[in-house]
Parts: sequence; structure tokens; C-alpha cells
Amino acid sequence: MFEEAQYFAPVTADEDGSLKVHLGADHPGFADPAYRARRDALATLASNWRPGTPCPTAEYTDDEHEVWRVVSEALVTKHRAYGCREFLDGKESLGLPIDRIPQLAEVGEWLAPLTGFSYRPAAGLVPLREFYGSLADRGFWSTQYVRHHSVPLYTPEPDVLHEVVGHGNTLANPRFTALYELAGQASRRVASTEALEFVSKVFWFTLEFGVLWESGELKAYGAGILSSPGEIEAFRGMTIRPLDIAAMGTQLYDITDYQDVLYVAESFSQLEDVVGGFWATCTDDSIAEILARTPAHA
Ligand code: TIH
Ligand code: FE2
Repeated sequence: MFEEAQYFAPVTADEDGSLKVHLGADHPGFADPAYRARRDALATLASNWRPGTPCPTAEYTDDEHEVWRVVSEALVTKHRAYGCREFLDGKESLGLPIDRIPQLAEVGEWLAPLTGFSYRPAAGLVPLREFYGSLADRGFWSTQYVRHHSVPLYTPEPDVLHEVVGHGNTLANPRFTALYELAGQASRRVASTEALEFVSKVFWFTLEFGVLWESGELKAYGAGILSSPGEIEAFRGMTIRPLDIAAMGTQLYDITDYQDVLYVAESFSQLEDVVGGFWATCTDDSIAEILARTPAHA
């Protein structure tokens, strides 16, 4: 089982084609009818999207813009302190607004001249094959809803802040997008579910939660750390292990909390060599061989 799956609230369709998002009783928006109505409306909007057309416009409310502003503002100094150079370069060239949530279509227009990546709106969980496969075509499946205003610093559920502030700033840098594309190509090369999950776990511990050494300082390059004002303050205190494909691909993790085990690259170049090199060449057989000699571990 891919752990991330349980973090997407299940979505069902009503007879009239509108979608319903089923938030768990422990979700911060569970008892907030206005929030639930927003989630349903945004899921329905995404489900009506057709490939080849621009992402639909989500008319955000003032309260939603305010959550974006609070998080983006909190991240200005934290990114400068703890974001790696390649992320900061991407952030500078993308120039996301701080005071309002940009539309996915707009962000795609800004990314076009930089790396050619664009977003695709997701109504809920996108199957692994589809999510990773689209990276090979420079398409990034993205949620459009905003985290509940009561939990601005961290959410286990990917939201538009995570997709755009975390991933978008990396998707603006060609050194990053080369890695995203290689992950996408790897996902298309492998046939077995085990191999696909292995590829996705390596993605989790690198492009989602990776850290690297830069001039003797530990910096974050993973989008999950870079979109959370809470986790970005905590990652330096976690268990830090050396970059290791077999270890990352077999590591068990809990998506509901800060990641307590992280893998560090010696440099961005080492990330490109080791992880880019793995995605560029991995096959069902090469991954099966790693799995045969590496037990799952915490
Ligand atoms: N925890 C991240 C945040 O608060 O921005 C969102 C996610 C990253 C990866 C999975 S969910
Ligand atoms: Fe992500």
C-alpha cells in the first residue's frame, strides 16, 4: 500500500455529476459546513476538466486568500534560511504572489517559458501511474483546495499551497524538472506495482522530503518541507541518513506527522547522479533485485 493514498479524502459522485468529498471525523474541516461545501465545489470543478484545456478557475474567497497570505508570509524568511539554492533560484524566477492565491492556469503560464511544466486539476487521489506518468509529459496533477484556516502551519493533506509554493517553485528550475521528468519516465518503464511503489517512495524521500548539504549547512529541497512553516523549522532535528536508493525505496513512513527520518544528499549534483541516475535506468528487474535483499524498515 502506498501510504499517501489514505491522506486523500475519498470522493464520490452524486447522480447530477457533482462530487462529494468525505472528510474524516478527525479532519480540521469536518465540522465546518462552509469548508465542506468548498471542498465539494472544487472537486466538482476539477472533475469537469478535460485534458488539453486550461485548468478551471477556482474563485477563492477572501478567507482562503488570507490562509495563503499567512503561510506565504511566514515562509519568506524560512525559505531564505532553509531552502536550497536551486529552490530559491526557482522561487525568484517564478515570482509567486504573496497576497492572493494564483490560479493553477496562471502558474502554468509562468512556468511555460521556464521549464514547460503545467498543472492538471485533481478532484482527489490520482492513481500513482497517472500521477507519475504525467510528469514525463511535464504535467503536474494538483489539488486546488486550501488547507483549513485552523491548521496553517502543517497539513497531512496536500493542498494548493503545497502544490504551488512547495512544488511550483521547484518546477520553475530546470535542474529540478529534469528530476521530475526522470521519475515520470521511470514510472512508465516499470510494470509491477511493487516497482512503481518503490519509484514513488524514492520520490517521497527526495522531491517531497529531501534535504541536502550546502556550504556545511543542512537545507531543504523537498516540496513537503518547503510548504510547511511548521516542518521547515523541525527538519534539522530529525534523524538524517545518507542518500541510499535501497533504504529510501523500502522505508516505512507516516504521512500524518513530520517526517522523522530524512535522507541527505551531499550536494544537488550528488542528488542528480544518484537519484536521477536511478530513475534513468531502473527496471522491474533491477528493483526486484533490490527488494529481494532489502527488508522494509522503519
Ligand atoms: N505537510 C505539507 C504541508 O503542510 O504543506 C503538505 C504535504 C506534503 C506531502 C504530503 S502532504
Ligand atoms: Fe507533493
